[in-house]
Amino acid sequence: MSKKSALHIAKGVEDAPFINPKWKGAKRLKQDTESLAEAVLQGDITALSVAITIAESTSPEDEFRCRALMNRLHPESGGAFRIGISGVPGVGKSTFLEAYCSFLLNHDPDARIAVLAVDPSSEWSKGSILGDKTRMESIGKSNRVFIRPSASGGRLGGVARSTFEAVTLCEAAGFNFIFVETVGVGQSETVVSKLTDCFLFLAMPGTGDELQGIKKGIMEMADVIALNKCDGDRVQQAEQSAIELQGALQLMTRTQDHWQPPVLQISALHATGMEDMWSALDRFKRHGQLNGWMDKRRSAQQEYWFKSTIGDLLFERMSAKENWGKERDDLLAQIAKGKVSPFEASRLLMDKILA
Ligand SMILES: Nc1nc2c(ncn2[C@@H]2O[C@H](COP(=O)(O)OP(=O)(O)OP(=O)(O)O)[C@@H](O)[C@H]2O)c(=O)[nH]1
Ligand SMILES: [Mg+2]
Repeated sequence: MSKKSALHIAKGVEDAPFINPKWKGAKRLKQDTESLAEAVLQGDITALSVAITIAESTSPEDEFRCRALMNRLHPESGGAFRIGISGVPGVGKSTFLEAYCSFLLNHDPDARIAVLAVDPSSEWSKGSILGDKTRMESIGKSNRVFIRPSASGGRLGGVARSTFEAVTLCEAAGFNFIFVETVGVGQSETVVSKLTDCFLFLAMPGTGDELQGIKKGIMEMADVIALNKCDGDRVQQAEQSAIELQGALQLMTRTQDHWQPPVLQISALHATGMEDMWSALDRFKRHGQLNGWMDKRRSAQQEYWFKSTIGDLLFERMSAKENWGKERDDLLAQIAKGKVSPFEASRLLMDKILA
């Protein structure tokens, strides 16, 4: 082993041990990456877009650049309030973001907002849906707002990981509010819980039966619930739905953080209820900070990414070795024939590798 500890972490891009010096143009690559990192720190939006594209890229060269960038910028991140937004397609997530961000820009002169979209279903379909920038046209014109449509997740760890890196990059660029809109259908809630501090769930006012679905899984995870489209004929129904939901929520005690998720009634289209939303999110943030739950949530996320990346890397590197690749294929064939369970097969392979 070299004199430097194996766990030596590069302080700057020049220090990065992983830009292969034998590469054609390696020196230039280092310089480019260094100046890109500095430009991101200056809040340069073009540099930020380029950096996110690098984080999403699958080319080996970009993977090295990404590592160098993240090593330089990770220590500068962590300063934003990260809010995840989920809800069925068409519930009004993008319309809400447009209305709420306009409110936030007026309400808080220091607010710098990044809006990212993540499509968990694209990990399987590979066809990532573009977050509709058009619906966020007016806020998109502000120089205090950065909108990045749906990430593509070609690299190890998929779209959620690319989005996590995008969050880090946006924070390094000085954004202090980060909204992650989940688009498409899939494991939205799970993804949001791996990326953000606060989970805002949008629903529509409906009958008791319709709301039943919300009551089951989501309520344990949502930090704030908003009934959207509370306008026109739906106003009365909304009142009833909110009472029902709030009632159901009161029967549950969240032991992990002792937070009682509020149920708000809003209309994204008419921009009503935005002040209530601001107080709810602010209250949640202060509650989390005061009791240390926000930090705990972030630590748990870091731990999750650490462990899941180890798992992914192990599998990737093991598969790249010829003999283990064959071993893996044999076991996959046996799994396909139903001769061995996937759990047993994984254990068998691990036992052999680590023997
Ligand atoms: N009446 C009413 N319509 C709304 C409201 N919010 C959104 N809409 C409409 O609902 C439709 C869908 O809105 P979007 O904001 O695109 O919904 P979304 O959740 O982002 O949809 P996906 O990105 O496809 O998941 C649009 O036609 C909006 O104009 C609201 O508060 N009231
Ligand atoms: Mg949308």
